[in-house]
Amino acid sequence: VGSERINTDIVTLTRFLTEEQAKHKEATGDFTLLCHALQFAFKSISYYIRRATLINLTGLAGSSNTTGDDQKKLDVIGNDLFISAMRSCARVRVLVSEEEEEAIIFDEHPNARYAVACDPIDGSSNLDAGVSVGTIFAIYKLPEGAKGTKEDLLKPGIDMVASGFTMYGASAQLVITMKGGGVNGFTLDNSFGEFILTHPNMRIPKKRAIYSVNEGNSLYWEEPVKEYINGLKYPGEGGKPYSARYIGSMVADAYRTLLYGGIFAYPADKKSPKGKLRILYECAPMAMVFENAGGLAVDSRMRRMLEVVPEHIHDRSGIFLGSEKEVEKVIDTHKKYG
Ligand code: AHM
Ligand code: MG
Repeated sequence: VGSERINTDIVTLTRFLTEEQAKHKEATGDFTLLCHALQFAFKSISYYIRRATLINLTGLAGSSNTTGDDQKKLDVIGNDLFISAMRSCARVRVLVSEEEEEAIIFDEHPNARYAVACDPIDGSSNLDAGVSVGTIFAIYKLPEGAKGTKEDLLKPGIDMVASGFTMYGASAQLVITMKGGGVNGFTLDNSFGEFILTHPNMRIPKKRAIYSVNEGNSLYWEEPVKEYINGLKYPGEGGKPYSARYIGSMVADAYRTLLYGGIFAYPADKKSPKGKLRILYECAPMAMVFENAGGLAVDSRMRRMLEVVPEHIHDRSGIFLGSEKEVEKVIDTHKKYG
């Protein structure tokens, strides 16, 4: 092996979860089991995405989902894999998926104590080009006496017990955070079939001159957004303009932002006054990851994203998330407009 040292003390996600559980004396193991089911969903979705072009899984399924998007074949498969993992672990009472109009209630598990929201394959317009997509998830613990209805998920993000996402890119990257904890990143080792802890205690840089937004919407932007983005591009005497990076997959744009710093934005605008991204399974879980990594996340009214309460399970919001200093700049610009 020469001078290279081989790590023989590998922290797999399974080991990480076991060690986390041991820290909580009152833990029953339910949350750990739920995470094992999540882990399997990520592995299987990753498997099908990698093989998609080879086994005729590209293209449309011929159906559309609740928000009217045409469903891709992989959207349907990802959704089915996710639902079946959540059902079979028997720890989930309520599940909201982007691909399902109504919340799914697992009546066969009346005593299950968790509710989950997910976007099984986010960014699916990128799938056929082989560009990164991802799965986003949010986990809530049901309060004592909860009825097990969709209302159990109409809660602010601060109520989440855990959230995260998996990006299916050059490799599958899983990022997970738990209430009051840090953010940890794992890489799927395909030969082991295990997620390996490769990015312990992730911290987003305080600032970085990169912005990520669909500039094709700028015609519809409100004044503060125009002013803020223009300020990045035309910084004035001696200033250096920001770099633009936009993949069009929230998970991939957010993952890069988490690692490198900068800002990701999908603002509400004149065409979409409520924004595009969904609160429950896109905005809130990402906001939790960013806050726990030392970043910030606000909506288009400059409210803390994690305090926004959805009225309906598929509600949308504008969002700005990223490095502390960059999001503060967004907030300052908006303040000027009152
Ligand atoms: P989807 O859930 O239908 O895949 O849409 C969500 C995606 C995000 O991943 C991404 O940030 C955004 O939509 C891109 O939207 P646009 O193509 O308008 O820039
Ligand atoms: Mg989506």
